[in-house]
Amino acid sequence: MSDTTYPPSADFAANAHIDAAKYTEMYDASINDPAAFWGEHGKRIDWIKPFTKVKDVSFELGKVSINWYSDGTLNVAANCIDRHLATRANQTAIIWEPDSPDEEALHITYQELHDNTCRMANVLKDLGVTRGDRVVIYLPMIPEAAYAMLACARIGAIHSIVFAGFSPDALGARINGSDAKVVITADEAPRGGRKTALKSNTDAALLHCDDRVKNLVVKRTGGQTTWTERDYDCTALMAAASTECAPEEMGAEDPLFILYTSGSTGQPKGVVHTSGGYLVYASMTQELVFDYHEGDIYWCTADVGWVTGHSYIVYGPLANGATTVMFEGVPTYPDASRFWQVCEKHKVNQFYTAPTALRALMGQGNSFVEKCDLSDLKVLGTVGEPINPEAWNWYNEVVGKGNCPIVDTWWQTETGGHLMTPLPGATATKPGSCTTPFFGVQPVILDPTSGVEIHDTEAEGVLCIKDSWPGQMRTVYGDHERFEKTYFSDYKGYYFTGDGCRRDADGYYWITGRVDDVINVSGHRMGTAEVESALVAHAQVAEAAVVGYPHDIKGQGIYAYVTLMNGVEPTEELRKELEKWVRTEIGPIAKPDLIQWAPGLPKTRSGKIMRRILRKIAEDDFGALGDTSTLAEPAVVDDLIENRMNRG
Ligand code: 6R9
Repeated sequence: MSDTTYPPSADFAANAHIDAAKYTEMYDASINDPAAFWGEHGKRIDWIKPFTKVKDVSFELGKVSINWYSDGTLNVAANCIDRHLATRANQTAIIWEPDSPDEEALHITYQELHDNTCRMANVLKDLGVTRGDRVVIYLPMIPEAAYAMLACARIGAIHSIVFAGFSPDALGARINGSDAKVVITADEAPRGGRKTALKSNTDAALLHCDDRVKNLVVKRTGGQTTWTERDYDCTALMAAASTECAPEEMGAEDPLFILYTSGSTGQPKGVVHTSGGYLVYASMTQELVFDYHEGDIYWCTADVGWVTGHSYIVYGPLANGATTVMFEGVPTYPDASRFWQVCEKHKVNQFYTAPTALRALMGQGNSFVEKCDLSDLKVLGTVGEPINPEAWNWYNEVVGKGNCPIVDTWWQTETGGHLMTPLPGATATKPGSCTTPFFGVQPVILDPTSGVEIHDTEAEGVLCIKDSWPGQMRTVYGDHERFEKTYFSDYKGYYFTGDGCRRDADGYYWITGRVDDVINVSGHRMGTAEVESALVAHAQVAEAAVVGYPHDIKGQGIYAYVTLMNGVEPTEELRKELEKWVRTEIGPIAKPDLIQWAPGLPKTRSGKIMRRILRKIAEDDFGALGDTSTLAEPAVVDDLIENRMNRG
């Protein structure tokens, strides 16, 4: 951890939306009178019927209820498109950069975005989708992904995006979990020069779904696919559809989307975000955190399968009338200069990516960056996991040439938008710290055992948030009780983030990582329980325990301890088979990096697996295992240490 401080330059601060004095003034106002503050900022979007109530929130266990602008009505797609047409019909809304640099980029204007979204909306309507219905989107990073999201928003349907890297099983579970009427997919997804057969994955998923679920297929590559009775050709239907579709008048608290995310136990949760508060929050943070100005070209490298893609590729920037880049490819294809070539080609001003990508690119050497003209860059952002100071410094010096403020944005699927982050013209940054809260956000650090709030400036403990903000998730889809239990029951009266955190003498926040059984692999959240249940579903596996361990590029790697069924021989072949098994059960991102054969797992006498010990062994730090006296069979630990996979 570094304590070097990087204040914004006077030049930058002078032209920024928010400078240090304004930050303090606005932050104080947002805390002293949240209703007045958010009432004012709620006006940044267009309402069909203006709200009169601003905030109606209870964090009380058993009665958790979160409402913002609840009597207002609006349409999210009209806010992201129609309201800009009078002034920016011919401005580029989306720059689409394909996987291969040899294929031409597209510049989609706000008018074209309107027409294509309406076409898609009309196609969905023709398939019988109406207000409140669920639509699963399983698409690569192509413009149709944005059209599909906005088309759902336009007709009041609720989208649930499944990351295109997820397996048929995961897709099927989400189609069934949300009782979706339609799935939107593509024939194939080109990525890094290879193609994923999305359509056949979808066919496999749909084998386990109701026959009435319809499948709308975008022709991305034109590659060969089988065609069944439930399939509809999205490309052809859109071409024939009308470019007009009136936006539905939706309530502020009508759901906009469901997005599944990993928790510490069992099945992923369907995080529900609603319309009004979410859009106010996503658009305000996009503008202020990246200091977006009229005419800027803004690029967030995330995938729309994650929340970052929802809030900071589509909804936030488009609500602001921005030009947003959408990239189909990967940072290392055709080579490690791709990100920087795209920045040069499209004259990107704000660039937002994940620490794992920076670490991977940093390892390839500076020449890939230095050969590109990055002089248009003004602000650099990171998200997804703590950024190590080495990567931060490289980003600052080699990419930003010391001229671009770095915004390390801490937030979650559940929070809808940034909760703690520097504002580039206001906040002096420290490498590795997400610095200070955004407007309206009250972070608190609690003692993990007593649950008591620590008021000293310097503090370390679990991170909770004291009051609501408009972008907060409203419930877990179909299971409000689980919502309350997960986020409001451990620490009464607070929203519990699941993260550990330290506050330094300057009041700056440093996220120390998850305090639950969630690991963060390349910025993607993974419940260790999900990987374990995939492993034990294999016929030859008796038991499995999964933990994270430090990984140079991914942040955390997946370390699995596997106990085989009696009589099964541990072989290299079986190890490969288990890796493949997890890939097909969940997806490539869940593949264990290391699998250790464990004749037994360390358990307490009551049968609880001692994960603390497994984590230590995985970290190659078994000198300090702590108290092992409560173990049922202390000898298993010696075997695990002797055969550990991560040495040094
Ligand atoms: C947006 C997103 C959320 C978890 C979160 C935390 C970690 C995200 C971070 C960060 C340190 C940052 N996280 N941003 N940790 N610094 N700037 O990533 O959402 O996929 O739900 O993950 O990611 O642990 O709790 P999500």
